[in-house]
Amino acid sequence: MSDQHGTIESHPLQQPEGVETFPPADAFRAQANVNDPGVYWRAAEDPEAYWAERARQLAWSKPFTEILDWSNPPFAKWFQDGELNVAANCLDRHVAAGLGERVAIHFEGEPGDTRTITYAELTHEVKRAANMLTSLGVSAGDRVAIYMPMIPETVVAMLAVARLGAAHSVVFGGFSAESLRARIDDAQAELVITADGGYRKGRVSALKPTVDDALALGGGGSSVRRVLVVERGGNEIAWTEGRDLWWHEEITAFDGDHSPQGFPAENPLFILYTSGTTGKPKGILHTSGGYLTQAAATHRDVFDLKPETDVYWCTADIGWITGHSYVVYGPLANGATQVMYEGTPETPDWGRWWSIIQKYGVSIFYTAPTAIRACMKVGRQVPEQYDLSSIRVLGSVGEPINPEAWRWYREVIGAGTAPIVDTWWQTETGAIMISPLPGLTTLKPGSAQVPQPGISATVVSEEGEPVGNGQGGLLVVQRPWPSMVRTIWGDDQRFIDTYWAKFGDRYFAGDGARLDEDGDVWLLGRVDDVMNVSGHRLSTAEIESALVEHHAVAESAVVGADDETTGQAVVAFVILKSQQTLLDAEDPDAAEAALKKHVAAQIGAIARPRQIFIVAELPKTRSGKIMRRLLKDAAEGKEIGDTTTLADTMVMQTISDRVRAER
Ligand code: 6R9
Repeated sequence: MSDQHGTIESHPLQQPEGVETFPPADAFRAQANVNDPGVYWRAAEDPEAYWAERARQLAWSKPFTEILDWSNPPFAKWFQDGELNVAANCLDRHVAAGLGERVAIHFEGEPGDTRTITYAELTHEVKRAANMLTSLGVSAGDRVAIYMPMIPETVVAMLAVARLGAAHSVVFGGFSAESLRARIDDAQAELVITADGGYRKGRVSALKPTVDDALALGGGGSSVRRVLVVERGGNEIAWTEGRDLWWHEEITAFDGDHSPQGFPAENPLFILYTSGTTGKPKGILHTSGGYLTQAAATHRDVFDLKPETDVYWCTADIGWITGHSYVVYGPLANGATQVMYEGTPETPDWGRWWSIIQKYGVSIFYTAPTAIRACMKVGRQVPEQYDLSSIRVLGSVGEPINPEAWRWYREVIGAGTAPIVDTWWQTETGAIMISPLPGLTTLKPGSAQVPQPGISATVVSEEGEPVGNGQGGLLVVQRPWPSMVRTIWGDDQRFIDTYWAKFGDRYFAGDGARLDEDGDVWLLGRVDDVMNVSGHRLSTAEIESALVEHHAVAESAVVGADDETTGQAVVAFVILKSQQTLLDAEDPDAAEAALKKHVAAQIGAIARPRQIFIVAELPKTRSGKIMRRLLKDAAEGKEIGDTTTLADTMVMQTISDRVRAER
């Protein structure tokens, strides 16, 4: 049997047959921002010149003369002798161009309250907040932790921190006190900006008490001196005199006069923590000029953004990289008008998202496959009640989108015509790396397809040799890119070990991928999600996709569980659609048998799951990623690992009880 770790050999079963393709419509191509295929080879010929040109679309207080310094790999410096103010690029620049009256944010609170904020108003608020933060001692080089709901003040806080040349560390509002404290300690943040609470699933979910708990851990004694609290939930909270301050009380003392200072392109912009395969979270460090260049350029190109007319909506929470790059920095740098929604898609009912699209005339919609599958499960009759005709581009991010969800998304949400951009990237890459361009690419459902202009990514073998078309292996990025992670905060060695030790000066993304006959990239999931069954390499994503192709299946998660005879065995966890009648959830044996047969028929006997468990829910992180690691523990009858990052920690208990009963 071949080795267990990190390789994917090409496998005939992984070659989808008869892939349906969707060329761009002539009318779409004609109006697209990018419709000259020459862009790819021009950028490939001189990537640095390409990125310099994109960087010059930003406003620099001191223009750069040097593009890339790669003299000390893997520590890249982009545009390093240039200076800019990231917040001024997102705000003042547009106001100065006469666009102050354009709406920046259509805010929709979960209870139904709304706010319309123009670029002039947002700029004014950020200037006041910058003055307030200065009075609280924040200056260039400091770190500020932000633990907030999805409300406009979160954007204001991030931009005010950036305006001062300090770095923010946004911690997702669903994280526990322990997680928050670990992140505060690691970054040595001196200020925390939070809210009393925010709205989630029809009620107030408290935030400030978690900050209190975090700061009290270990007997107190953290780096934090002040806690600034935005009033949102109106919930009762405890108050520590001398430490806690109300945002709305403090801000009244400050006006909207604030001249943005330019900071070096490599000035830290933010730290965002992401979980590694083991141990403590990694503080991914992003800096200013290169990050903003690629966030803005990809936002414009990939979504075909027309800032004058489009209404853009990305459903990601600001606590994740997608929220940083495609709610805050990319859209605002481009002067886009966007929707920001506080709550969950099912509140008060599953029509909420579609009603928001109808209300604001959303034309570009960016969400995750897990959300699309949840909507599929509820049924198309819900979105069909709304006018979604404003939609012209759809985006997907976070995991491979299975072809069935892709087709549903295009048909039901995109009127059968909207291009879908399946965007592959990571917290570490900072911005989109692989994605179709909607005016150029003939779409293939399930594939992220093409590296962006100026990005050189490919698939290599375990030994680092390019595998060539029709073969599988490991995804690498071959040249530095502007929005790349600069280091792991405080741990250069871990940065080197995690991403660079394997292939020298090429970045190892941790994802398996395959190049099809046309050279398009198909992501196969994290390499630790790759199974080895009797020496055959199988991708979890591929079997999951096959299961979801079954008309009765809403969602599935597949793991490779250790098996005495086959090395690993396929174990699947499946949620059935609520309205399906073809499989009887009350008769799990029959349902399991039917689904096993289905997988064997779809992919081949080698992929037939050893076991299938019909479950009501899957363990997901708060960003919607299925935690297969925990399912693997359950399938192997092991003690369940750390569940603290789960949205609902009870889910795993239920599942492991189920599995135990069957063992
Ligand atoms: C942006 C974001 C990164 C990991 C990445 C990969 C998976 C993201 C994907 C995708 C297939 C896509 N991933 N987008 N896999 N197709 N379009 O999600 O960042 O939270 O850091 O996750 O997500 O496995 O390595 P992050």
